[in-house]
Amino acid sequence: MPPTPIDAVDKRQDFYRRLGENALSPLWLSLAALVTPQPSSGCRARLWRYPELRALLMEAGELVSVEEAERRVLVLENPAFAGQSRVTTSLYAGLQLVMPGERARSHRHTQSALRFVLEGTGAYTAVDGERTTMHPGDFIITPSWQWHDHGNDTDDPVIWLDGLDIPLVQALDASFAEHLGVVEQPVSRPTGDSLARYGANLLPVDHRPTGLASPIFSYPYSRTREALETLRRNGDPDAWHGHKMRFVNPVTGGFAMPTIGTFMQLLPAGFDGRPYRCTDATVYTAIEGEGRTQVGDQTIEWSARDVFVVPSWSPVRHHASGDAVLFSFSDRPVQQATGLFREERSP
Ligand code: 1HN
Repeated sequence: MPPTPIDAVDKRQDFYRRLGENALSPLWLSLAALVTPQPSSGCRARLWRYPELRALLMEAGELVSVEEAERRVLVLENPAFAGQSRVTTSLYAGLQLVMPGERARSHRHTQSALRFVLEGTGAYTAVDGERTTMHPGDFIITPSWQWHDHGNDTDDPVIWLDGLDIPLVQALDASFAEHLGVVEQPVSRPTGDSLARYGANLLPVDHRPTGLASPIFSYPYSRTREALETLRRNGDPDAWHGHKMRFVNPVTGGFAMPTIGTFMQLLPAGFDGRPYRCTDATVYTAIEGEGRTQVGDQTIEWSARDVFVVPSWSPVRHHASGDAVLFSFSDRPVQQATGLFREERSP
């Protein structure tokens, strides 16, 4: 008996199966999905309203102790990446609650973190031996591998937005983490020291950069807001961004951290921005005011402390009813350092 003839399709199927057994795959089946003409992660635009977030976070406060949780955080997950703790393909976002009297114990990890304070005055975060007092609108950094712990000695809950480069570090498989072994790290410098030393348009006379992150841990909202107000008084807003500024490492002029870029923009009352798009998917939160942002064909109506995410390369138009201030963060430093960043302003 002659062997059964195998037609070309069967031959291919058999070939692909044998490729798989040898840890190989044919590029011609995946090329179009790998190298797309435009960004195509599926990352979606999404709004989280603060009143709902806050209510759920308070429930977490009753159900889970900070000791058990290590950090009591509700992770903002992009609907396209359910279960993956990603708000965009490269970034993580969460809302953290520290109740009166609580301490979140000291640890460090290679992931870089930012805090953007949404509610509560007077709690602190300690970074590298210095405690920083938190106020709404303050932008605070925890650079890679720096010890950090949080505490709230006030009578009110404190809530902030966390942004970390977790998916980026995951992609590079470079995660390390450890506990200090005591709840609070020793304080070695008085509160306000780093801001005076590095954040007053001065640097110590012989200062040499020691790391890639800004030596300023806290960028207080009072100063940011005052600068934006002066800019508004002094001239017209940019037609796409309003009065938009970038947080800066005063030593290098670069971003405050090597992997996460952060921004603050004032949209004057009645601002009606033109369409803009860029390759860095961006997380926004309003610290003041309300408005709406068109993301592609979606309209996101936001109020103070709501959080929303804009995917890579989606056209964005901001509108503000009253004066509004938006904080935002993205992976722009990484894209710029690697030559990948693109942006486009439409008329
Ligand atoms: C972390 O260390 C903090 O220190 C917050 O407050 C959120 C999410 C994932 C991994 C580490 C914090 C985090 C985190």
